[in-house]
Amino acid sequence: MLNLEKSAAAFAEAKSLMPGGVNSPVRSYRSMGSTPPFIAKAKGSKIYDIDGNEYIDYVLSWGPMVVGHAHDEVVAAINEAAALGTSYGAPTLRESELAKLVMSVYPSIQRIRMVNSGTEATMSALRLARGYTKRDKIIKFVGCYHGHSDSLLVKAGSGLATFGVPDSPGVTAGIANDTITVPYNDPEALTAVMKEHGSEVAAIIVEPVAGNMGCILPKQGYLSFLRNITTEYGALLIFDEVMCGFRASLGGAQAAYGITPDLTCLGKIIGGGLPVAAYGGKAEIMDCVSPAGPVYQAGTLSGNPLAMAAGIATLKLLTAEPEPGQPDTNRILTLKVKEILAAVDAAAKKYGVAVRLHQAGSMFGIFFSEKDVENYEDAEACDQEAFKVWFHSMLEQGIYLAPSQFETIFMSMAHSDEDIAKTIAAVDVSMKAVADSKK
Ligand code: HOZ
Repeated sequence: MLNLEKSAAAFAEAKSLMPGGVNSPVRSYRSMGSTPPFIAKAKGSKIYDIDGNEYIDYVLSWGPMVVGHAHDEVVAAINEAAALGTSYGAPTLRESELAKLVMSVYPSIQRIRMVNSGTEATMSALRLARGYTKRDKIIKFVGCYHGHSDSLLVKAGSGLATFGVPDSPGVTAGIANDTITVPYNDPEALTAVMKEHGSEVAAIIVEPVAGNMGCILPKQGYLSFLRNITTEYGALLIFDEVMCGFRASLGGAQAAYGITPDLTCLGKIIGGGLPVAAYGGKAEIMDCVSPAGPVYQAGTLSGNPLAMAAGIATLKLLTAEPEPGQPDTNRILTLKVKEILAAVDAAAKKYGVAVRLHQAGSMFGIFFSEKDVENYEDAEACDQEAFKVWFHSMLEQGIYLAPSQFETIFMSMAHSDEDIAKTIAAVDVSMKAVADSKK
């Protein structure tokens, strides 16, 4: 039995200091009914708690740590930058270097603005879309999560889905009225909404591979349908690739599915574990952002030198040319995920458990369901009790997964063959535990 005595004491104290004991809700393990391990350190594919337990980490700080924790080159880049001053609030060469690195993989981004979090990126992209189109309404999809700005906390995924409160108190009716929600992967529903409101819609924002209602893939043709319908009505198409950027493929979902959005939001990986996000897209639209244009957005720590250094080092590792005849980093990550999912599939068949398995490059998800899972309603209908048994059994065996069915599992370059083998062995034990829990 996992000993979490010190973590439990630390959590009890944290609850008297922070709401629910945490600085971000899903971390609290509340929906799993248990105590979160308090983390002391992490290196490579492993994360260690203050009780001395070691885990193979598939949360990876909710996505950013794609080259593994505390990678020597990333740490060296941060240290080098720190020694030169931690913040200037002034332009630096590193900002342009990271911008060029991102644009080399995302040709749809002709201009980019660095911010500090995915929330800031999506919030700013929407303000820009409204400023550019001079329209007020936005459309988002039920179960897609785009951070916690007011307009986007309507029928949202991630922690809101985990805790069963997809609409947050504190969002005014006026703001909520400008946000129209439509089921994901449902072209008919969106067509009907556009017929009624299309001329008032500034933008459709979407996670092109959804990661915050679990990992859910767009149905064939769905993203090109979004591209066409936004063009038809003069609305912008915003891809929120904070999660699937550099994961669905190196060039994100837009490269994987061959769609050019008007604006893209990135985060997580581009900061290499430090707080960086960005929004960017067509020059004509981005040049409406202040000071080039009238749409205001600013930030003291935007383009912070340490954060830029971590992002540059991470992207250099991720986008490095492979040795001749060798697969690129995304292919390697993809194959590791395939190995794990094949084992999950085999174990599910062996023990008679119904699962639905999804993968987009280095992000993946497991739903306990007899039915295909294509949208939030499907995700909600999955067997969440089975997920709980699965989650706790995996944790007991040293496999650290997100404590919610409504999150995504991530792979890193640091996960070794030995890690994968250990994970596969744990999968068999945990799938049996799920089957036994049904007897
Ligand atoms: N909303 C994040 C995952 N989708 C969770 C962030 C965190 O708790 O650190």
